[in-house]
Amino acid sequence: HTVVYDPAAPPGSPHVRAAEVLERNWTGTSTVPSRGLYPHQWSWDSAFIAIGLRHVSPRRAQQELETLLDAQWGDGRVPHIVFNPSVPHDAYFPSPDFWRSSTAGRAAGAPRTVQTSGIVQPPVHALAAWLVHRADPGLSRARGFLAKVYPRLAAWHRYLLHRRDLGGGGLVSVVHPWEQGMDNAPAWDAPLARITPAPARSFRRADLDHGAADDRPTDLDYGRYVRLAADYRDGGYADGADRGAAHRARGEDAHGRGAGGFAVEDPAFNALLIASEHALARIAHELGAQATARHARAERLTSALVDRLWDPDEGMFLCRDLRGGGLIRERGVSGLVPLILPGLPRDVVAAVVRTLRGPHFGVGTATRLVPSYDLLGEAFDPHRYWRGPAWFNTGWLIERGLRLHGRLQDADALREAVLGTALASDFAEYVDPFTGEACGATGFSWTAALTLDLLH
Ligand code: 9YW
Repeated sequence: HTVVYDPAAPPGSPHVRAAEVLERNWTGTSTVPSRGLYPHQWSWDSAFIAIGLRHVSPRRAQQELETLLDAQWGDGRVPHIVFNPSVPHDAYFPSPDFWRSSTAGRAAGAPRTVQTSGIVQPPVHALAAWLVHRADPGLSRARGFLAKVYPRLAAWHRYLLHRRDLGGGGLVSVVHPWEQGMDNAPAWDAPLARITPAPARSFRRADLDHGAADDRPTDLDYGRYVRLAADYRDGGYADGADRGAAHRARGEDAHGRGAGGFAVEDPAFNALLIASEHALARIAHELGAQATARHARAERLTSALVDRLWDPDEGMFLCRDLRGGGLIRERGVSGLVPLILPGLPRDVVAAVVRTLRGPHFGVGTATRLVPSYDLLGEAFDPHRYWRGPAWFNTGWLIERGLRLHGRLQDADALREAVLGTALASDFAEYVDPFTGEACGATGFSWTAALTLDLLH
């Protein structure tokens, strides 16, 4: 529904507190995820931020997405970070001098004037664009918002579907854990173990200036992240077949280090693409174009997701490791996120809901929010980043999924828990899934934004 800033909201109300976080984190053209820890623009953060910002300022929500899409590469990829040139280079690692997008990414069409990373993040953007439009269709039409973003979003999906189907089964692969957004999830441990870490002295972790080391990924993880990203950069950010060609042109072995040591099909990344493909169909329809082909593609992708990643014995989706072969037997929240898909078979929906409430995630019994990882898993740690803590974007997605599939009691309970914990934790980046204790940064943008969305 159409919501604009509500001048009648009392000071200190949840709405006002959440809006204030987004106000503080606004740079003039986009919103930083967090003032200290993440001082640039992050791709999937901006999509979640826009979804909440639309309730405060539909104009700023549109601009948030436009700024991100202005940094899109010629090959269609939307970079995971767009760097703010006025922030000192040592404030965040890896910095622009690491990615070297405007030189190393030239063949892939990286922009010349903006500095970006060369990897991607989950494609939540078309979904966000559609929701932002719906918040104020009049303003959206007056600014030509959808007409402006539609071709870019279509090119973004084309990049993923054509350049990143590395398994040949129709799904998209991520080539770095940072691409999937859940950086140190235990599902990455096995595929990452094959990667030779970059030496610890070759980089400096700016993140440790802001976060407790015990809450963050380890140095060994970081060494591997750096190696994977540097190899991708040194191959000119080429994907698939182009990747081998780029290495051969430089006289390197196409099957060596640079040929892509990490390729994983992830359920949440693909589910978000599918949800966004449905949204793109709605956007096309709104612009007077054909929508049926896009809806049909989203349905085909949903079938591919079930065929390739659904595990009926676990009652959840798993990641597929394309280099090591086979499904990765770790239970993470990513395997529950496909609940947002309208076309999910009913037995799959029922099983996912059972798993959510069962001993591995404990929602409604052991936990109030959805933990990022299996409570009974070997790697479980209630405070370490994506290895146990509850995050608000995944909580929001699962709340939406429960509601979509008519599980209203579960959806209402999760909504209450997300709102209560977000407010009590001062909009924390992530929280202990049992106690709700704040971890990481506070005043975190997507936590505030998704709180606003749930309040409406
Ligand atoms: C990092 C910005 C990003 C999120 C990711 C999250 C974290 C960056 O922060 O990654 O330096 O570790 O894992 O999902 O987009 O909020």
